[in-house]
Amino acid sequence: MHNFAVNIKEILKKRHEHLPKVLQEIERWSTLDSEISLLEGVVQELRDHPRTPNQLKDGLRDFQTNELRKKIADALALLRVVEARFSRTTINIGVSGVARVGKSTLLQSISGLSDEQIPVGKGDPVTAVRSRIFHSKSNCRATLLLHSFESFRDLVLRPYAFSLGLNVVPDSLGAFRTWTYPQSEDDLPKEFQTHSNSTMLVRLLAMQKALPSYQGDLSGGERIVGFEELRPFVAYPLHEDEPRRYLAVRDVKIECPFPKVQVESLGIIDLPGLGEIAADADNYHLNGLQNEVDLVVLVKRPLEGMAFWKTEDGKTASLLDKARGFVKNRRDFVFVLINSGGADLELCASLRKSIRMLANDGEEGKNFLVLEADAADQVSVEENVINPLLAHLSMRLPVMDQDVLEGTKADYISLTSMILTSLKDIESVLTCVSTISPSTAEDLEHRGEELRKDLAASLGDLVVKLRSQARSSEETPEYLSAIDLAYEEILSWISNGFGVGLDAWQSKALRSMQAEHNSSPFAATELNRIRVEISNRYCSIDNFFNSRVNNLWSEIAAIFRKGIGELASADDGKKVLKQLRTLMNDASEKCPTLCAAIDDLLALRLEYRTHLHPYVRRELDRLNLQVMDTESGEYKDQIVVAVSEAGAEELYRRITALAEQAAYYTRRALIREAVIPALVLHAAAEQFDDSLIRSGDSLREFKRLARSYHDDIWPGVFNGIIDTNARFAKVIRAIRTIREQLGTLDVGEK
Ligand SMILES: Nc1nc2c(ncn2[C@@H]2O[C@H](COP(=O)(O)OP(=O)(O)OP(=O)(O)O)[C@@H](O)[C@H]2O)c(=O)[nH]1
Ligand SMILES: [Mg+2]
Repeated sequence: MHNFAVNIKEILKKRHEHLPKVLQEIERWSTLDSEISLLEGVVQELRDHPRTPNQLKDGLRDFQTNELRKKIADALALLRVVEARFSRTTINIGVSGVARVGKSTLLQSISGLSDEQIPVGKGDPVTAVRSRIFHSKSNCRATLLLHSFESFRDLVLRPYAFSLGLNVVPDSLGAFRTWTYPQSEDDLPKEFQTHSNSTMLVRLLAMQKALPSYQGDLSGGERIVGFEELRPFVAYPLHEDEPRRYLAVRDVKIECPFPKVQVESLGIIDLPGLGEIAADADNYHLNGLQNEVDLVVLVKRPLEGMAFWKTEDGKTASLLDKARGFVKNRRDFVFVLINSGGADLELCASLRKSIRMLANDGEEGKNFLVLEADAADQVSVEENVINPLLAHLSMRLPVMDQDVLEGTKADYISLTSMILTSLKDIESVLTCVSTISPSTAEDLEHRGEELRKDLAASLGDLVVKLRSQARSSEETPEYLSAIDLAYEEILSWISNGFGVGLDAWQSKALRSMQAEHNSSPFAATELNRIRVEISNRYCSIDNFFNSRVNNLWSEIAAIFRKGIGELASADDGKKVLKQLRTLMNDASEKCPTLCAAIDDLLALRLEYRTHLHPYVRRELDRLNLQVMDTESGEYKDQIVVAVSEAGAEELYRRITALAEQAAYYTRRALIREAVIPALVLHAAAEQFDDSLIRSGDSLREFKRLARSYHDDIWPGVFNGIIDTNARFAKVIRAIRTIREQLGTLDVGEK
């Protein structure tokens, strides 16, 4: 006997080796998707621009990427299926077949589970929900995947309504509860009055009636339940009026220790009867199966009336083709199992014959390999089902995996050629526009140089103006009034009792002094607070500073606007500079030096805290409680008062005086340093002028700018010449990136 347990592990290991490539492919197609959307954007920009020649506009008119992107999304979905298939840690076998053939009985025999977890039964169909069963050493539990009302409506109610010719579905639980459905076949639209629809209507009405029994379960998400509570969630009720909690369940995963080591890496999936009369039952049960099963066993039971290959079996087999996906041979993927347990020998023989004749075209094993076992007997199942299946898988699974890889690849090879065709279409439109002549090139060069000279002259004037402002140590009235405003506010804050009110302040002081038997702790804390407050209040002059910086940006922006015309058209200086920066970065030939100069300029800050606080800090030191005695050189408290009401009043007076003094001296220091803002602005402008005009690459980059944006800077001058234009170049660049990305596709290649 083979060692199948080891074998399965090896198959899985081999399969996992494909995974990195698949992941890489997923990444690549996601990137391609965003690159194609980028291409669409830049093509649109070029097409919509007023100065793009009409010939080009016309050529690009029909370009759109919706279809490509939809196909990429499909390819990604396929790759995700492959990813799921190759990441699984188990080999999964689905067990399918019409109702009552012993599917669940077979699963019981394989897993060692009992009726409690995998219900089987006589009479009516039993299994209502797809169960996935996995070996687990440590867990014994079932995880339900529950419907939300929305998924219940979309996956259950809507297909019923659709099959019955009813166009509207309830949009909430409450609406479903009181929804008026037709009560009999006769109430259905004429062309929907069929017998099977009548059965379906009965089911739908039963679902509505039973709603109170499962509405509480329509919560969406997962729920773990113990085995003892599982049955009502997975099995149909025995009697019509019993609860129907299974309706809220999409899927259940059962974990438990399997009795035999050899099947530990097997997952088994109980598929409820396919081909039943339930709306869209087939799709519902097969949904998501493609990445979930490696092989399906189609069970047949040779009972009277079922002992031949029926049309339904053929239909089921066709449905399973959907789950087979790219696996080439049906024979690799679907096995027929004759469940001979408790069956009549004659009927067995007749079923065998019927399968050979009808399912296998008269030739044993042509389309399906046929197994035979007693599903209720563990030994028979092991010998006649598990062992042959594992032997088959160990040989054929690697082949099936290869089929899947190749199928997926074929899909996106055709997609690749579709994309390339689209790219060629655009390129052929682009090549029809005229190219640049040598004399035009010269003219452009010259214009680039002149542009730089013009900017240099205007920037030079600005620097000179700022320098003279910095030298003239003259305070601007705006600066003075900004300081005075802050000063007035500080004084009124002081005279209003330091933000808390005179009385409150004094009584707080008294309480603190009484508690500490000392005036110093309170005085020290208050002085610290006042110092911070005064400093913070002077920060309000930052508003004035901001406007100075904004002014500088506007002046420089205006200089640019004079030279570059419509290229940057924002309405405020800072925005113009930012726009320019982006344009330089997006240019067909990039201009990093010019970009960096603008970045530096935009990073300019003029702030009280950074630029002025260091100079006025000394004046605020007056607000320390401890001061040095100039004679003795020792530190002492500059205010000490009696611990009493009168002391508190005195403390208030003394601190007020100190605070007013500090505010006054700070104001004086700020006026003294009034020239600092002008110095900072002058330095910034000079630095900008230097790096924009006099850095090594400056001239080269101005020429680049001229080539990239000639039709915006000098509209009408270079009519029809577009191949150096930035928008044009962006399209070319986007195409190039996509081509590079396409060139490296190679999944599945050895
Ligand atoms: N003796 C014997 N009885 C079996 C065997 N297989 C199934 N049965 C019986 O047949 C009935 C149906 O079996 P289930 O396992 O519930 O069938 P199923 O295919 O899961 O049915 P649904 O879940 O309704 O689709 C039960 O009463 C089983 O006990 C078998 O191999 N031997
Ligand atoms: Mg069952």
